[in-house]
Amino acid sequence: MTKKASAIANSNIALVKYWGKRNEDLILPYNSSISVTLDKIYTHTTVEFSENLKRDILIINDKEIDTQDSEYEEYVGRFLKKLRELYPNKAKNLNAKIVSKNNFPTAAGLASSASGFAALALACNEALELNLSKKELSILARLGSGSACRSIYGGFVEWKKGIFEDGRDSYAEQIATKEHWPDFRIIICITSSKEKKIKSRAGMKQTVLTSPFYKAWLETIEDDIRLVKKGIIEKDFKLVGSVAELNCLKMHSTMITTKPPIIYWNGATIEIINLVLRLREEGIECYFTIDAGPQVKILCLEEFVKDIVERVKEMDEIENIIITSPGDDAKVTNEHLF
Ligand code: 2P0
Repeated sequence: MTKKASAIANSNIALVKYWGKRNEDLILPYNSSISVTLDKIYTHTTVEFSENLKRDILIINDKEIDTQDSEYEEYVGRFLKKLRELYPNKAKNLNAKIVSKNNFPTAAGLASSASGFAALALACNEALELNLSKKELSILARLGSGSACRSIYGGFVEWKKGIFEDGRDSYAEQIATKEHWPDFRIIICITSSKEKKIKSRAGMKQTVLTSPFYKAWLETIEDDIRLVKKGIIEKDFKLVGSVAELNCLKMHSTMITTKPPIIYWNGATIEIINLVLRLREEGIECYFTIDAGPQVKILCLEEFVKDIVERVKEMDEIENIIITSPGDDAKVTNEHLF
């Protein structure tokens, strides 16, 4: 039996998005991406490997997941298989018990795979005493879910797409710590807590296969990466916000033009987009970004949070508002969940 180990990892939101894989098995992306790690929104995971367990056990938010389920196979089951292939001497003949909790309501419609797999990778590293570097941890998290490789780091993070077929150069690196830009804010506007119909994994695959705009998406991505990185380093909010907003619209253009179309927005999503455009005209500097769902994340600096939140609250269809800042690296904790 291994020691019991626990880790906490924050979620992240992309400023330059990841959408499309060049290798589905190794989760290698067509393009690099940049994200900001979010404080307050995290997954806490405890893991223990043992020869005494008859099978792997996974409990998420107090609910045991059926390991015969296709979703389990596609995500955690696949991750454990990769882990055992990579580290046969440590993990091969041991089954795992994994208990995981998201501190944000599961129904909030926020992605949990990024924080989830970053926490799981770090907890496995600790339990199995793999002694992985941050770079290796990022690669391990990536094998669970692409966006998870960015949640190993706090602050502002780039996932470099890499060029090698085996994925050894596809991992995240920190661009700047959270202390570099402490007044950067992300206001998460929850417009619907219903589960989305098309998961990112299936959606991006279909986009790569069918959207006539996918080629165009890739053509401008390196410019977006360069500009957002420059904006972060120079703390040029206008540059970061404007490029992130356009990048989001470009990604959604590839989604909308997928066959069959993938439209993640609802009416309230569009209402908030229009509100952000109006606020800018009024001199309140803010920008929007939207992931594979209907929630809108408003990017701004601390000085405008109050004004923006007041205006968002006036809207009828908002279920919840969460104000977040750049968060910390994933970390090991002695607080175990079992
Ligand atoms: C991102 N998203 O960069 C983009 C923007 C959604 C839209 O990363 O198949 O859950 O597990 O690698 O990481 C969501 O994709 O997909 C995502 P997999 P993942 O944040």
